[in-house]
Amino acid sequence: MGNVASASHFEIISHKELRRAKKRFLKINGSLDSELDPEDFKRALSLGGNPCAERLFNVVDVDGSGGVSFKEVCQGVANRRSMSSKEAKLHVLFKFYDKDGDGRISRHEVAEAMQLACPELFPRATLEQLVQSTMQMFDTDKDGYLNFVEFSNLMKASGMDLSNDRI
Ligand SMILES: [Ca+2]
Ligand SMILES: [Ca+2]
Repeated sequence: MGNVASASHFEIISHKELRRAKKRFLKINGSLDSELDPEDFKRALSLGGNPCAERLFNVVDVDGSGGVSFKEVCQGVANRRSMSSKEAKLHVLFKFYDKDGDGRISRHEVAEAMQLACPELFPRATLEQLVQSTMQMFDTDKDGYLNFVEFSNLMKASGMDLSNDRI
């Protein structure tokens, strides 16, 4: 055990979790000092064919370097654990939707996220309509984007169960 474990951002995760994360990271990457690329990341989480994998990668890749460091993986684990509040979950979801990371969700981003979530449910035409009515209903300040508050209202209205553990 090096002194990696004593860094402050690891404190919220247990030793057991840290050990597991370390083992997994080492197995895939061979070293704790280099970063996982998106392909390795998908393999690590067994997300091979999952279209959400890339989006998830961007959420975990906090500094946007295009690789996920061991530190970022641990932060991811820690964030999940501390995500007991609905507010925190909403923030993660918001980040998931906000692909370009500009802090607001465009029509295009809404469409993409909906398609990722359930591709088989949304043929093109339906999706367009759905996005349009979603924006009409929830873009309350009519700026063409969903801000965090507007997004939260959408999630609440969509019946998203934020108390479960699935995200
Ligand atoms: Ca955006
Ligand atoms: Ca808006």
